[in-house]
Amino acid sequence: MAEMTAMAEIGPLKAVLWDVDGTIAETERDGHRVAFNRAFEACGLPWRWSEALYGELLHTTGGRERLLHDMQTRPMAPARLADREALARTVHEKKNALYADLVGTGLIPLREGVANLMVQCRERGLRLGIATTTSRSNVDALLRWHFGAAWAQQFAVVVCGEDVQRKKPDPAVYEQALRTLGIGALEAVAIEDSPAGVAAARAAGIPAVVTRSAYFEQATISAALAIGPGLHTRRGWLPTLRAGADEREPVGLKDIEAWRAAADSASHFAAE
Ligand code: XBP
Ligand code: MG
Repeated sequence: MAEMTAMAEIGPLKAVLWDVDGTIAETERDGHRVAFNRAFEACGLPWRWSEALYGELLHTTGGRERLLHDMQTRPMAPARLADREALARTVHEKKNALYADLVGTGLIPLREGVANLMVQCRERGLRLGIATTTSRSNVDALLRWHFGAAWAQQFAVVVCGEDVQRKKPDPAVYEQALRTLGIGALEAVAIEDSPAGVAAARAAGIPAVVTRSAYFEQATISAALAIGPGLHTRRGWLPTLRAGADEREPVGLKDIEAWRAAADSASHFAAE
């Protein structure tokens, strides 16, 4: 419980950096997992990933890396590493194409409260960014469906898996986003759903607001600015949300600012 982290002087919030998978939408269970299974079938492989197994495999970030990890214990996987890598590349490419088809049907909605917070940020002149370790094509497919072909214009920076050498929990995507925006870590907030994502943000020095996704409802997550079940509800958050707000109001910019201010005045921020 209650992990404390020192937080130095905090100025006005300038940017909100969004993780994609699990945070903007529940893309892992209903998107990537399903697309992987379709890709296995299309490639003539008998492998299938159940919801439960995929939850375990999520400990490895990066879809291609995840597949390579799983192949280590698959009897039918090629014995030579180079052959496994080639197969992983082929299947992963196919998976991404099938994922784009899947999200292109509109079956994966934005998580509730996401669009609201993005609108609030833009209205207040805050910049929005994407900091994800998924492939750029996947981000494009998802956000194109929800925000239209010009979606990227709404984001001041978009850092994806291909842009960095190391994926989350490495801080590389967040560090690159900060460099591009020309701001300090404490001028940003990250919105994340998973332990690896929070670790990446924190390693870059960025306070993280955690909206737990389906696979990480029970996960131990420490050193976050706030942790809760999602922006859609004001219940179940730590630290608890300000009193007096309409219970039906989603968690928004005012709440994030209140968490930052409280963390600042108390010189710490608490998680679980
Ligand atoms: C996302 C990932 C990705 C996706 C699949 O992590 O780990 O690997 O599962 O996308 P985060 P790719 O939400 O922390 O960014 O197949 O393109 O890797
Ligand atoms: Mg995520």
